[in-house]
Amino acid sequence: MSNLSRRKLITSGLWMTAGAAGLGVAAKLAAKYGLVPPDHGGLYGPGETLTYAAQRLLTKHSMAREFSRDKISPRPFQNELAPLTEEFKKLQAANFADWKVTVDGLVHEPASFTLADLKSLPQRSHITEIACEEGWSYIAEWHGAPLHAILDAVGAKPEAKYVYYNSMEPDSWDSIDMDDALHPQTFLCYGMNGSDLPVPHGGPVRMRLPRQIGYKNLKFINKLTVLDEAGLKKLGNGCGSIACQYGYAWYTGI
Ligand SMILES: Nc1nc2c(c(=O)[nH]1)N[C@H]1C(S)=C(S)[C@@H](COP(=O)(O)O)O[C@H]1N2
Ligand SMILES: [Mo]
Repeated sequence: MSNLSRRKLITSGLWMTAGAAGLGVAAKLAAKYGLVPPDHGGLYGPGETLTYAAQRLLTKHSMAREFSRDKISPRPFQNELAPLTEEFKKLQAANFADWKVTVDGLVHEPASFTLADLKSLPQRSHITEIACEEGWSYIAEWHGAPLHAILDAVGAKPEAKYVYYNSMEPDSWDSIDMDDALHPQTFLCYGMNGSDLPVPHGGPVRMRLPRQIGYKNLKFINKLTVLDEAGLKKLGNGCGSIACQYGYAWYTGI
């Protein structure tokens, strides 16, 4: 049986089980296949597990839709910008020359990347949509260093399972699994529509992962940590992001 039809079979099994015997049983089946997201414990846990498991089985390597240049939105919609900290404003005044993204955790060589370092890695671009959970979306061209190139540079260890990312905005952090971290469209993004990434859109550096919804695309990224399962559980309340502490899903595949 081909890989894909095997995946489809497991997935339809998951959904049928969910219908017949309740979500909890389906979640157990998902656990058997190693498809449990970190926020599975809460009230919505079994449902989150089902979404994550189904998406991972069916779309593990699929690409987010890319658009032609004429589809780029003339007026990209910005999320409301939280007040910037003094530390941020200082870095901004110096054109972000001293902005650093430190990378540590389960890596052979912890490192820190300035904006110039990031720009010296091969630049990649894609024209993709960013969609907010509140219902709006826009299409832009995004430029950046693929996250896999950064993980390569520091030598992520085989036990790596998640990448934690932190924003300079206080209390703003999230994480993704290695499938998303190594996905070719996942960027540490520093440019938009041919220019530097504007601050309201997360400049100088944001996470840009078109396979997940807007709020996973954190702005002002200054730190990455490579983690295993136990490492992730130690963060916050263990569900993998600040967002899921407020009731949003950890995994939001589109
Ligand atoms: N640091 C930080 N990153 C953030 C947010 C935020 O408030 N602070 N909002 C998120 C949400 S909810 C969305 S939908 C997108 C919006 O990106 P945009 O402002 O470029 O449209 O950014 C995400 N990244
Ligand atoms: Mo959003």
